[in-house]
Amino acid sequence: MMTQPIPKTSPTRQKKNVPWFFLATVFLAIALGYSIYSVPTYPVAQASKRENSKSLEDSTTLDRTGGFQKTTLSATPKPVDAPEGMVWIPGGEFSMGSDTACESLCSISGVTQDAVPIHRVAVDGFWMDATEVTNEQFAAFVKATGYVTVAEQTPTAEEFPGAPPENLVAGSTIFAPTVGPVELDNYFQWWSYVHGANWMHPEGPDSSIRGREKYPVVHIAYEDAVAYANWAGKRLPTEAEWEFAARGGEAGKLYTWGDELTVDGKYQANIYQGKFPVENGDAGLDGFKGIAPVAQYAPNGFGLYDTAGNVWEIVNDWYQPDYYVRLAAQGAVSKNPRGPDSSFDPAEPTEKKRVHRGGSFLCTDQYCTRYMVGTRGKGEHRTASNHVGFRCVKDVSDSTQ
Ligand SMILES: [Ca+2]
Ligand SMILES: [Ca+2]
Repeated sequence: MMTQPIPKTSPTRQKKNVPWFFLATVFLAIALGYSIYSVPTYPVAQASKRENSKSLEDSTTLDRTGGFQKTTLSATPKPVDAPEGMVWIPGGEFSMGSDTACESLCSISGVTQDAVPIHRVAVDGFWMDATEVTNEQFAAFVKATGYVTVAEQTPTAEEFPGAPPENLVAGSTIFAPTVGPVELDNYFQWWSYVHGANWMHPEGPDSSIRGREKYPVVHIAYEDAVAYANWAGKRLPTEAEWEFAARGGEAGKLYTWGDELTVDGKYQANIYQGKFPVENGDAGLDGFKGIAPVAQYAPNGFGLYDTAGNVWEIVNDWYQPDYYVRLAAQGAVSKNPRGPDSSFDPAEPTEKKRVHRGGSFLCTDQYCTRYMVGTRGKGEHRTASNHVGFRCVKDVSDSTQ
């Protein structure tokens, strides 16, 4: 596939009453970049590093280099009658975040900038989907409700005043590998905004999800995930719940399965091997070039599949790069933290972003190692792409009613 620069005349959806030229030349780039920051882009990563460093430098008394302590699990008995497809996460207390030693594992620095310091967090027990939400699960929701995702909605002239009508098209962002090797300094080289791309047409209007019932649903914006969760009687996890669950009861491991990327020579998650982002560059040494059906690798200690890799998972927290710094500064165990009250990223202060976790099938040690369990991602909340999905959780009180 030829590289298709993201058309500068395509709309984004996240802002109203913004001059069209501004949207076209700046916002689109930033918004799509943020979706893509889930595969962090070089310019975004650099900008974030610069800004984040400043905010983190302001806190000079904190230990940023380590400090994982033992995970303790709640003694509360596991409730009976597990909801279908969900596993019990017992709750407890753990060390959350990332060690700066992880920086050396990625060719591009900044991976742990927003994931330090390691800080102590306690969460209550909850049920969690064992897998990412699949196409067939999302289809059941749409069939029952008639729900229309953000990517299927045609942007309006009111939303984007001044936009040429031909540019007001529904669509989403798709990874488009380059013909040959490129410098990893411009993500426009490998992402396209594609008219007609949505959860039912994940690679564009000519594609379908037929035969992909067990694949994770993609092209999901935050509000789409929330709508599904509400329908299912569930909710999105907090970032703390997600990381506690992903660690599987272990403490301070680099990955959800341990400290080595492969076990007996075998990959433990669907990520990306080979030259990024080149056409046919993904060697698929983990068994999959591109997205995979859910649950193709061993589950973690709690029975969760694919918390690392396959698709990024939207969590409920707003994104702020120094949130962990502020929690740690409180000097106590943070109980059930729910994230900051609003989104703020100094690098793109006008964008509203939710936290994404776990990395995707596009994460590679050349560009993004955020399949490491303690690291964080982020995405503009109304922008979707073909490597971001979600999973849900359910409180005990909800499952016993
Ligand atoms: Ca793979
Ligand atoms: Ca995942």
